[in-house]
Amino acid sequence: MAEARDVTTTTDKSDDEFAKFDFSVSEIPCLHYQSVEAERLISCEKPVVLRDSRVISTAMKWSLDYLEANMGDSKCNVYSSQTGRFKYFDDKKAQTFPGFECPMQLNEMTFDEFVRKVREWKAGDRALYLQQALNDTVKPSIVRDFIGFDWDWLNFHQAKQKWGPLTSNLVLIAMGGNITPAHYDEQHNFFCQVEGRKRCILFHPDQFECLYPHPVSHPCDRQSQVDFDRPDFSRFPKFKHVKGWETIVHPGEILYIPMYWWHYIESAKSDTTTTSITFWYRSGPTPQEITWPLSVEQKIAVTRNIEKMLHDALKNTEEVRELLHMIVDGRYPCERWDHERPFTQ
Ligand code: ROQ
Ligand code: ZN
Repeated sequence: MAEARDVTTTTDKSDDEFAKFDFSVSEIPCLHYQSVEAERLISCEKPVVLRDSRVISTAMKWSLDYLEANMGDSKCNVYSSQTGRFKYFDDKKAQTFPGFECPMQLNEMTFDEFVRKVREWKAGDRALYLQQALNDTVKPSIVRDFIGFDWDWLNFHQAKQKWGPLTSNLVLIAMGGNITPAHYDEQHNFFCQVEGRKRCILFHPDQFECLYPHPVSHPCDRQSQVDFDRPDFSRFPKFKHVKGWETIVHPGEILYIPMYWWHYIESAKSDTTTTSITFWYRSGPTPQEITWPLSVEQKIAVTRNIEKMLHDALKNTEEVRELLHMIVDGRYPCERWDHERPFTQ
């Protein structure tokens, strides 16, 4: 087993740093980034915190001051939210989905403007969260830092896991207490912590039924409908039994978030801001040999395709619901066809 990190036992467990929940959680292992066990966990698509790596050591100086001087003058995506919860939604689906209210607002501003707003922020103001892809508008110093990442290590894992291309690096600058509600992504992520602490709760893809994702056609596709602070157990009874994996990531650590693993991420309340960088990789090609029964991950992919197909055909979420009921109700009894066996044997 990994040695417990001193940091987690002292400051992090102070009572009001993070929200309290009733569901059961285990600790995500935190291991040396070159350890055999860490490699094994990545290989079998299990989450792990990697410590002591220098993968993004050149970004460890990315304080707000440094970024302000070097991010350039182009506009950044800054979300704002009255509640401090930043629930992602698809802008295109939001345009047409009946009755949808945007859970957060997108404002474009320069990095300077963002830093000024953070410094002038006072209680009662909307919380802010910068989520900006690293692109070619940054100044040469940032480009040098980026080139200085440990691409040998990153590329080695991309090849070893047979992942597809690196699609983007997002710089995430949250205010203390900001929450990204539970959702899953369709990519693998090396989630690198630069500044401040984030509490990350992950759930295995097999917790799908306990987390009640929105329909695929909904703007909040891939997001849980459950409000973790005030769960509505009459609508979401299985949420009581959800089992999670938890860690607090510290500067210099990397959390591997496997594709389809749910994650809820919360910045420590006493940190003014927290900074992270994501490395998102597409999944590789589907394997030549498929074996049955399918894995949960494969079943989620199938489910998503069925929902998409039905929505493409019917163009109406309510009609998709009715059709799915029509297919299943009274036709697929739970007795597992035992009564039919004598007939077929
Ligand atoms: C996330 C981020 C969560 C935005 C991801 C966060 O969902 O996949 O990296 O707030 O750090
Ligand atoms: Zn995510």
